[in-house]
Amino acid sequence: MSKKRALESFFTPASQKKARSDRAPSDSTALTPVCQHTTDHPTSTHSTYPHPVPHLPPHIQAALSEIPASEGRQINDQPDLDLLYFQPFIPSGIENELFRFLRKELFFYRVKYKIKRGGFETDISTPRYTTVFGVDQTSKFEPSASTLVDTKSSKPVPPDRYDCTPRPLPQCLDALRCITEVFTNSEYNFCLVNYYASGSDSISYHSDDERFLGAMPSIASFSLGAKRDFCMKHKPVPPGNDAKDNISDKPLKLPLGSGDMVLMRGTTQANWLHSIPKRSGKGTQEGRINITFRKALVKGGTENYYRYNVGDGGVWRWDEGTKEMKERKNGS
Ligand SMILES: O=C(O)CCC(=O)C(=O)O
Repeated sequence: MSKKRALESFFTPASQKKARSDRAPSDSTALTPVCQHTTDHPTSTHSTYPHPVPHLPPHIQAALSEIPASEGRQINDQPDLDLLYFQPFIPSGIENELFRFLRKELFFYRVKYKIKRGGFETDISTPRYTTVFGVDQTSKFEPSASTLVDTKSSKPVPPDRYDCTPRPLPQCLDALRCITEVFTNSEYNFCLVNYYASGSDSISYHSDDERFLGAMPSIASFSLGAKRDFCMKHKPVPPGNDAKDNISDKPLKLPLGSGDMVLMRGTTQANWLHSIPKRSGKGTQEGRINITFRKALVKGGTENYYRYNVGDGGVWRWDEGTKEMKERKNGS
């Protein structure tokens, strides 16, 4: 499918869309994304939001028609690794406006939780700001009413189905999700957002290999704002396994810049770990937003994502005066 067709598809109201049978630019099976955008309300509101989230300003929305700003580069020269790296995906010029818009308009959390380590309970403070929107594929938000309904029966989901409160994606993130679905040929029902306030914020080595994402998940990961290194290394391979000889000892390092997107797919999550290490020194103290789109299959995924990305603490918002996140009382 041509870029023009993909974008026509994106900007056409869902009610006018026909099923497509041709192929999208990446080389997997074609897909018809369902993207319903209303432009008649300037904000996204929902009973689960601490405050309304403005829609994308029209000029940012219009600039998204230039996506992707460059061809994706395949990185698959090591065992089990399958990446598509867009440098950038979001056109230069608009990506910093998008960064500032999302930092100002979204609400974040600084999640604390306890884990058992060596028989002892340990307190963990997530070293970055997080937020999450979406629900696994057993439920969906009816676009008109914003009500959570069961995907099979279309009946409202009983209040005790989840031990969290799922939230729909606001339009400003859903617009990007829709476009990303077209260009990655995958569906996404979750959006996780990280805000790294400075080089001291980080995410340690992990893989997104939870069973609730399925066997070979596609995860589209966007960077906005400060440049940070994205480090990847293969999971430990048992001695004697031939694959070991072909794996580099040095971690793979992608210097993610504002507007870049990395699509991790295939066997990547099952075999590779990734991280954003802490950084110090000149130029590392600026903020960075990371947005990932994923697809959770079952309710355990929804509960996991809200537990670790919303938690039960206060709401944080960007303060333009002091140029830092501030905890808001009563969602103000
Ligand atoms: O910030 C990034 O680029 C990575 C985020 C990440 O690994 C995650 O949210 O699982």
